Amino acid sequence: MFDLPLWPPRASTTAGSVDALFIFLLTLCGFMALAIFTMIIVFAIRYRRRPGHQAEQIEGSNALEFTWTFIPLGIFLCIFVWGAYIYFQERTPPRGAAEVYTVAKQWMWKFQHVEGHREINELHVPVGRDVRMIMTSQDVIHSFYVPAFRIKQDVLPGRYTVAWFHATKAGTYHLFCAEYCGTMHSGMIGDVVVMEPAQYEAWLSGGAALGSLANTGQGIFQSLGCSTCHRFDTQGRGPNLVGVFGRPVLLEDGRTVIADENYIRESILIPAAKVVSGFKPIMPTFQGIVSEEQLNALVAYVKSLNPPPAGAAGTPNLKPPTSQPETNR
Ligand code: HEC
Ligand SMILES: [Cu+2]
Repeated sequence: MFDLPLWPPRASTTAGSVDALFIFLLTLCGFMALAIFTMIIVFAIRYRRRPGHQAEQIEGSNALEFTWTFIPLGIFLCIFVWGAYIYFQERTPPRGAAEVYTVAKQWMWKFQHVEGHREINELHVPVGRDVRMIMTSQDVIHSFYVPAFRIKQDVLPGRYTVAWFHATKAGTYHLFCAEYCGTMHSGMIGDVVVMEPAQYEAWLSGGAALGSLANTGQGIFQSLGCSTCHRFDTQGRGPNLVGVFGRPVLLEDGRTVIADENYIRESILIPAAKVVSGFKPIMPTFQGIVSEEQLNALVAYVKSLNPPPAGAAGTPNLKPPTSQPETNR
């Protein structure tokens, strides 16, 4: 039954649990529909109008009321808890996942790997690894949908949304846009190529070596003059960005926010929206100056400024850029 072409391949860790819930719902609904229709037919025949038979009025039955209230309630609660469990699993990217920045636009998918590779309408990922997609749109709403992974996440302009998966089987799987986004919406498709780790390493080391995404971001950071205000040695006119990512930030208005990707993004595009406590709102907006891809690179750079977790290799990227800053396009 599981090889029926009705089901797309199951190629992620969540696919099995999503299908189990779906099959359960389908079976339950099928059973109920069958029971109701059978009863309609049986009762229609059994209690049909016959001479000498008179219908009799029944005045309530607590036993019946309790049964048909609490049994369905119990079943629905089970479905709720089961669904919520899967939902939280699908919504919570594990720590240490590989990251891929994604920019959707009419009508294509653009991917930026943190290692520096870029792809269009094709996404290469290794098997057996958690992958976190950090996605945004440069025009309208799109939706990232990979049936084989059983994940679908809307991709919105002006902010990041996140999806994650852990591919379990090598192969090539469909990627669809699942939100109607204009004339060529149906053509906004691609392939997710899941590779064995060794093959993936080979793929990573091939192709144009652009330097890591954080490196690109570092170049942009210098060329746009971010570094004139944000210094790493002394306190400049702007806050020192080392170690900011993932930490709580106290704001001028007394609120505290966590510096996640959306916060960094907003800090660059709408600096006045959340002003860091102790600083003046003097940072200019970079809205319209940086492209979505450059913004991703800047975010990846700010993230790379964090000291690596204990035990991991590497140091923050504090040195001047080693590669040419990319041009705006
Ligand atoms: C004219 C000086 C100036 C420039 C240029 C500037 N910033 Fe800022 N930046 C600030 C100041 C001041 C703040 C704190 C006040 C605020 O939040 O607006 C800040 C805040 C930030 C924050 C939030 C930091 C935190 O601790 O929460 C980030 C991230 C940031 N800037 C990134 C950038 C990037 C990236 C660029 C270049 C594209 C840039 N800045 C250019 C002055 C500047
Ligand atoms: Cu689309």
